[in-house]
Amino acid sequence: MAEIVIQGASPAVYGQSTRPPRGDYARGGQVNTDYTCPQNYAAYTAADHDIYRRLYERQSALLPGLACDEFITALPLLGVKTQIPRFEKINDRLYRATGWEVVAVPGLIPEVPFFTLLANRKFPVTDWIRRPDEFDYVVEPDIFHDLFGHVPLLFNPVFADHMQAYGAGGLKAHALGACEQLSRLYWYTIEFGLIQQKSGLRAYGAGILSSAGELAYAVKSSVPHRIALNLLRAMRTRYKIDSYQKTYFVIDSFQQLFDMTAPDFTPLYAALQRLTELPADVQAPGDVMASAVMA
Ligand code: HBI
Ligand code: FE
Repeated sequence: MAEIVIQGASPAVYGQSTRPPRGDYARGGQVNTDYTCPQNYAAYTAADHDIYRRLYERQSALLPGLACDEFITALPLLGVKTQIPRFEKINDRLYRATGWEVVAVPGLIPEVPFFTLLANRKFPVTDWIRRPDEFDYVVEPDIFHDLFGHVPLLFNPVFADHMQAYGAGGLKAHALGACEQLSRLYWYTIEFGLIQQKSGLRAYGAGILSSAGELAYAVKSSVPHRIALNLLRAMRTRYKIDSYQKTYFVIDSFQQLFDMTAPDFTPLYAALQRLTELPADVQAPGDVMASAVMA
């Protein structure tokens, strides 16, 4: 994934699309060098709170039978459902649980500041919310995607450790020029990952869990491929940022994800130099297809 370059209003490159970043990165000098900024709670309008309430209400009703157990258990720890939560209230609980805290950022930030925050157990949460006309889809992660999609699993100790390790790995990847490959792994796990649980196939990726349409599609549809997670396979596979995924990768547990990604990736990056990239919608030799979706 190309480095995100944010200089004032110049276009940001995020994934394959370039467009100006949504956030206000100047904020009258309130954005720190690590891209964090205060959550300006007073700036939220009644309409902003109402959009959050409606998104939370709709999405939480869709979760049973589709979201993983750990997510459903932790979701109430976000606190208030009828208005945008105060980050410091979430942090009171989150820091005690796993040493993580959420920090406000104006939107997408460059990869090194992003990885640095994760490596320090700080999850960057965009502090603005989508407009009413973007209710079903917002092109850039907003506060609902980040809070509802990403934060509940940070209460899970194993997943929380994986997220910190991912941040540390991201800084190493940046030094090796391998951010593109590593961002595919992020995409196919932390954003769009599936997990095989006793009760059946479930979603753990934030991009799925925060999407009204993709949640049932990812877990139940017969259209996409579902492949047991293999690091090289995931890091070879291009992805689409503005449509449902054609391929999902499946893990057996968060411990498996943590164990698989713990070793140093340098040999993997070397191996990837000799492997072709794969389109998002193909099956490849060696793919272990995930077991059939249980009814
Ligand atoms: N910035 N705020 C924010 N949130 C993200 O999820 C994010 C980012 N910058 C870069 C990025 N994600 C991806 O390039 C990751 O693969 C690193
Ligand atoms: Fe995300």
